[in-house]
Order: sequence, then C-alpha cells, then structure tokens
Amino acid sequence: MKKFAVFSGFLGSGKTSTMMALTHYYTQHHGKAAMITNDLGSKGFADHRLALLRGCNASEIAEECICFCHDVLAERLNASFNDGVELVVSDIPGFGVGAQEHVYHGMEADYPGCYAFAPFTVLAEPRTVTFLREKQGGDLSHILHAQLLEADLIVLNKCDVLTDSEREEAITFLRASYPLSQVIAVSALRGDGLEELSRALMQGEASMRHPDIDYEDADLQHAMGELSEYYLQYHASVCCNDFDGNAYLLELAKRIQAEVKASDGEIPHLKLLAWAPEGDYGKVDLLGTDRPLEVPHTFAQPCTDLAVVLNATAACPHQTLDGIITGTVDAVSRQFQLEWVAFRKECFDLGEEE
Ligand SMILES: Nc1nc2c(ncn2[C@@H]2O[C@H](COP(=O)(O)OP(=O)(O)OP(=O)(O)O)[C@@H](O)[C@H]2O)c(=O)[nH]1
Ligand SMILES: [Mg+2]
Repeated sequence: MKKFAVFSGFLGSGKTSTMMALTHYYTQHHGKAAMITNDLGSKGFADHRLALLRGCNASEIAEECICFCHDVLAERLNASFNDGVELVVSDIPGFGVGAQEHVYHGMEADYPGCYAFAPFTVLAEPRTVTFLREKQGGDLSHILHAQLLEADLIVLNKCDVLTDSEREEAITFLRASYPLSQVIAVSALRGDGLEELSRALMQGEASMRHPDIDYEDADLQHAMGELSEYYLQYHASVCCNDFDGNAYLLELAKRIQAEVKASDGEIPHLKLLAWAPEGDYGKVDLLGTDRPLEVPHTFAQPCTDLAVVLNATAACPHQTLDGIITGTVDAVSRQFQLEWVAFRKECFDLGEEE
C-alpha cells in the first residue's frame, strides 16, 4: 500500500524534524519513504537544505502551497511511488489550517481514486498543550485549536522534555479535547514512537471528514494577518583566519531575539542554517522571545567560508523584521570580521501573501 500523509502543526512543533526522523526510520525498518518540504517563496529553504545535509530522501515544492498546486504534487507523488517509495510525507506552509480540505479533498477531486491518504496528521508540542489547557496565548490558542480540529492523528512531539506522568497527562488532555483524533507521543530528537507513527500512517486511513472550522473567523484572520516572513540567503567568508561558526550563529540568534522583543514583536520561529563547502554544518533555532535558543547541530570544525540560509516567521511588520534581521546580520558579521554577500532576500506579510 502506497500512502501520502500531510503533516500540519504550528511553527516549531517539529514537523521537519519528525519527517526527517520518520523517513530515516521507515526506510531502515520497512521500505522506502520520502519527504517533501513545502514553502512559499523561493527554492532553497532551510528545512529542505537541512534534510539534504541529514541525508534524507527529500525534495521541495517551493513558491506555492500544495493546497493549490495539485498537478505539481501529483507529479511528485507519482515519481516517488514509481521509484518504489511506500510512504510520502509533506508539510504545509503557513498555519496549514484548511489543509485537509484543500489537499486531501482537492487531490481526490482532481485525481479520483489515485492516491491513498494516511490519517491527516497534526504535530503538537508540550507548549501547545499548556497554551490550550491554560487558555494562554490569545490569537495563538485560536490557531492551535483550529489546526488540531482537523487532525485524524495528533502527534505529541518533544516527549523527551516531559516526565512520564506529564506525557500521560498531555495525552489525556488531547484525547478528551479532540475525541475524533488518535493521539500518539513521539520524540523526533530521540527517535521514540516512530514505529507507532509508521503503523498509524500506513495502517490507518484519512477520515476525509469536513472539520467544522470557521475560516472567516475574525480572530483567526487577525492572527494570520499579523505575521510576516523573512528569507535571506548569503555567503560569508573571512579573509585570512578562521572563525567559530557556532558562536557566529548563536550571536545572530541572540541579538535578533533581543531586538524583536524590544520592538514588542514575537518570533515563533527563526531558523539559522549554515554549512561549509565540505558539508560540515550548524543550525540554531529561535522559537520565541521567551524561550531558550535551540542548537540542533553544531560545526565540528572552525569555519572560513559559509553558505547561510535564514528563514523567519514573526509577528511584527515586515519592514521592522527586515530592519532587525538585515541590520543584525551586518553587525554580527562585522564583529566576526566576515565579508558577506546576499544573493537572495524576500520579506513579506503573510496575511497579504495568503
Ligand atoms: N527536545 C526536542 N526538540 C525537538 C524535537 N523535535 C524538534 N525539536 C526542535 O524544535 C525546533 C523546531 O523543529 P522543526 O522540526 O524545525 O519544527 P517545524 O514544525 O518544522 O517548524 P516550521 O518549519 O517553522 O513550521 C528545532 O530546534 C528542533 O531541533 C524533539 O523531539 N525534542
Ligand atoms: Mg519545518
């Protein structure tokens, strides 16, 4: 049986990490699996680069959401399935709200009976559960709830940060709040729960129900309209020395975090990925102004030459975000005595784009 699964979920919940861990696990233990990273804007986003650096069977669909380019998605699925792939997973850009309708129902309407859809999957992290339980986060809670309403399968990720009893409490809460969804717990970082996830996707089926979501809901629209996206790809080099690539990425992330906070904005996810010509790489994630920085991977060697991709989604006007990030890259690069040359930059309000 060949299956296609969409992974929805909030920024930073671990969609990309779980897709990478799952495709590796599935390929090692069952059969071929592939992942698609789907982003708006140019090609070459951090998630896709990271998947390639991690040696995953990965491709990207850029410039358009898979909600609206069924022909491109169908071609990609056909190529994978013809190549012996059994499971293809794709994420969804933006908030993903409405993706069950747009992707599963849209593909079934355009290509009736051609594809088997795995349970529509929504990633949640422990903080998602805290927000929903304590009704914190204002607009954010609205988005998280709308996403989870669509789920056939809720995957509680990052279970490595929870005790056993905290994990069970979180699962109980999710099951009670979303009784139509199966709930499982994983840790993409540690590799826990990947067999259960593989089975849920391959043995389960999409419900193809029409979730009761009010897309025109003013709060949801308001939350979507507040976000802006920033994308920068550049090359940085030092002329006659080497430098600490890990310290450089951390300094960038720290300063951007402080400046976004000072501007009263919020930054749910900034990804900083840099790699050296030999393939050594470093990654730093910023998941909010009030959270510690995440360092999923560090450079093993000092650097002389780096390609850098920086993607951010923030709740602040795109002009402000542009000023903060571009200014910080310039200042920190100078501090590290680096010459930097940008070769692609995009910055826009997500509300306008969507
Ligand atoms: N502790 C822990 N951290 C994790 C786990 N999975 C992902 N992370 C970290 O969470 C951060 C966000 O993970 P991503 O996989 O980039 O999240 P995403 O949902 O793809 O984010 P967007 O692409 O912005 O929507 C990264 O720093 C990961 O290393 C996990 O199982 N445990
Ligand atoms: Mg991602």
